[in-house]
Order: sequence, then C-alpha cells, then structure tokens
Amino acid sequence: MSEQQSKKNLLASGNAMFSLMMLAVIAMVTAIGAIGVVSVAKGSTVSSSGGSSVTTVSVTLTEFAVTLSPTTVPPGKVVLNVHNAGAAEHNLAVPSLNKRTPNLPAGEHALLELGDVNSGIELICEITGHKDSGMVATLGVSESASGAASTDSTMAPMTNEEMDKAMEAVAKQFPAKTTGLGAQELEPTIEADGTKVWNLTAKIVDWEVEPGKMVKGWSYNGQIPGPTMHANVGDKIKLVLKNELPESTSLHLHGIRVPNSMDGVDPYTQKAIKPGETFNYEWTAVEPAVGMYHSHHNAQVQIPNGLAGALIIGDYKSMAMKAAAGKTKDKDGKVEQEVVMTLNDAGTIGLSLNGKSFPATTPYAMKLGETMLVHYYNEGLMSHPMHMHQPHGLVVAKDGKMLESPFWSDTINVAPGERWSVLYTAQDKGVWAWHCHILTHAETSSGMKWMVTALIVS
Ligand SMILES: [Cu+2]
Repeated sequence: MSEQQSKKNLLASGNAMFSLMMLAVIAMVTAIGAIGVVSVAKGSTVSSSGGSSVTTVSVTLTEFAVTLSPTTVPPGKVVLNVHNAGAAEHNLAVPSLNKRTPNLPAGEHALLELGDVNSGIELICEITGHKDSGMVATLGVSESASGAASTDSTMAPMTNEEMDKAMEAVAKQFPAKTTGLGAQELEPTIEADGTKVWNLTAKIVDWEVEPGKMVKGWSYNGQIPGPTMHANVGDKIKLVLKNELPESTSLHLHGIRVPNSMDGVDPYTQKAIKPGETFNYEWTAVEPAVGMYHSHHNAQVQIPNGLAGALIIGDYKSMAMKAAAGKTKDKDGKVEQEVVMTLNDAGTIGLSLNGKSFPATTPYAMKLGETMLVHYYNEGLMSHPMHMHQPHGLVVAKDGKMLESPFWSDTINVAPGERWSVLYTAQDKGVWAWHCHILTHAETSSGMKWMVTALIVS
C-alpha cells in the first residue's frame, strides 16, 4: 500500500471529525455568503436616456489577482464595481485613463466611473509590489461583446445544498494527487576533501498547484519549494547554481553565517548570474541554521514564483528536544519527523503550503506519543498565522536560534522571511485540520482551499 493510500485510509476513518469541522465552516460561510450575495452586482448592460449604453463590470480583488466579469465589453461608457475580496488592502487603477479608487480595506466596495472606453485597458492594483505579484488584468473592447457577465460560480448565489455539496466534494478529494512534489530531501555528493556538494539548476517548469491548475513555476531542480538540504556544523559546503532561467538570478543564504562574498546580493557581493552561467557558493558551516536559500535578484517575482528552499545546518531534532526539557508528553524523548512547511501567497504559485493548494497539499501522519518538529518558513509577501487544531505546539526556535524559554502556541504568526520551529507531540487520535487562520487564505464558499492541510494521529 502506498503512503498516499494509507493516508487516504486514515482520512476515511477520521471522516466523522471532518464532517463536524465542515458543519462549523458551513455555518460561518453561509452567514458571510448572505451578506456577500446582496452586495455583489453582476456585470450588466444598461441603456441610458442618451442612447449610449453603460456597461458595469464586476472587479474582484484578491491576493494576488484582479478578476473581471465580463472580460470584454462593447465600446461605450464603463463603470467598474470593485470589491476587495482579499485579506489585505488593495486599490484599483486604470493608469491610461488616470482613474483610481482609494485604498480599499478588506471587504470594501467602490464604484469607479471610467467614461467612454473604446479600446482595451489595463487594470492594476497600485500598492507596491501587488502588480508584479499578479494584480493586473486587461479589459477588452469589442463591438460583438454583449456586456453580459460570464458565468462565474464564485459570483452566483448558491443554495445551501449546493454549498454543502461543493464543500464535501473538495474535502473528499484531499489529499488530491498532482504531479510534482517540492522540498524533497537532496543528498550531497562528497568531494575528495570532504566538501559536500549540492547541484541546483534554476529553471521554469509547468507546476501543478492544485488538480488541473498548471502554472509556470520558477524552480530549483524542478521542485517548488526547492530541494531540502541538511548539513552539519563544520561541513565544507558547495552549492553549484546553474541558471537556466530567461533572466539573471543570484542566491542568498538567508539566516546562514557565510563570508560576505557568499551572501548572494548582486551587484554588491557578486555579479548577477546571467542565463546559462553557473556560480559556486562555497563556505564552511560555523553555526547551526534553519536557513533559507532563495533568489536575491528581481526577488519579488522570482521567490513567490518558486525560487526558494531550505538548508538546515545542525541537528535540530536533538536541539529541540533538549530545549523542550521534558515539557512535551513525548513517549521516548525523540523527534520522529522533521518537516519544512514553506508558506507562499504570491506570484504564479499563490497561496500555498510547500507549493501546493488544498486539496493537493500533503497530509502528515503521527502515532500517539510521537513528536514532529515543524520548521515554518514564510517566503511570501504577507504574514500567515498557522493554526494546528491539535496538538498544541511548543515553539522552540526563532530563525534557527534556540529559545531560552520555549512557549506554547496553537497559532503561530509567521511573517515574511521568518522561520519558527515548533514541536508537536500527538496526544489525541483523529484528523486534525492545520491551516492559515486568515480565513480567506483557507476557505471559500465552495470549500476549503489554499493554505490547508491535516495532521492524522493514529
Ligand atoms: Cu495566510
């Protein structure tokens, strides 16, 4: 029986638990939906008294996308009905017409009258970085366009029955199989003098974020996140980075003590690595690190699109147990699993855990009394409060430095660039949901999505 199958079986046994969780979710979303449906206007064509028509276009802002309905309008007057359905503040601007909404807090609506629109226009969010992260759309103009809203299930009101059905269908797909798995352990090759060598190739691949959703992912070795590497203090390390991207890159060793020339910040510490070139990052590991390796060139695009991975130096399983000092209810004083969970929310990959969106995220399995060490990595543009339903987490390290006083937390907020290392010891059987607690990063009216996975305790 494959690991995937055995996890599926474990999930089936935990279905009752999931149903309870879903009931709570349904109640909440129904309440929200009732408000949302009234206020979201559909795209429509209205004739004015002057004879020329006015087309209303629904514009939905999320992290990080601008979605239009309809996407093409007939020539004439256009009004944008803008809704910020995301979790962060956004705005909408049409730079070519010098029109823009104010900054809209999450949940706000605004109407933007554009006047006559006779050719295609670009719509963007002008908040720094948001356009590059994907908040750009084009409204087309065509004589043959009807101006009617396209059928969009996220806009149409659903009956309660339909909503329950949709939610159950998505939950039952978990864990859905997709091609490609990120953050896989990569063993080094060893040179004659003992140097540990890892070869990394940066290249664009087709990446399946969720079943059937293929995007252009920017990968190391075809993985998103890139391969996970483990080294020891005292190791001589060599990372050989080959650039097969269409643009230059460089690699920063975030949270790892290296000589300045190895810090990966072009043009200060090295020249940018041009397409086709290779650069060696060589140093001796002098301190433990829960390190990130990621692009430091056009990084606001390259990292969210996938160019990031984990390089862990030192035996954090032992260090974590020592820091816990018997506070966990662990049965044997050992950490059975060490897990890297990389959070992302932007670029072509979008809201995701280890490069996948629910139901394609990977579930984790533990037996009663076992302990798992989770290193949360935030490679995105927003903070994500990661919530484990059970067991409670003991936070033992921040950015790779062991805490003098570990503390308990069931929701740990992980800001961009941060790493938090948390011990979880299994105490109660069941399928325990594990997700970002910014609810729009975890749920929709048609089911759980994005930053959601589960811990299965048996
Ligand atoms: Cu989040």
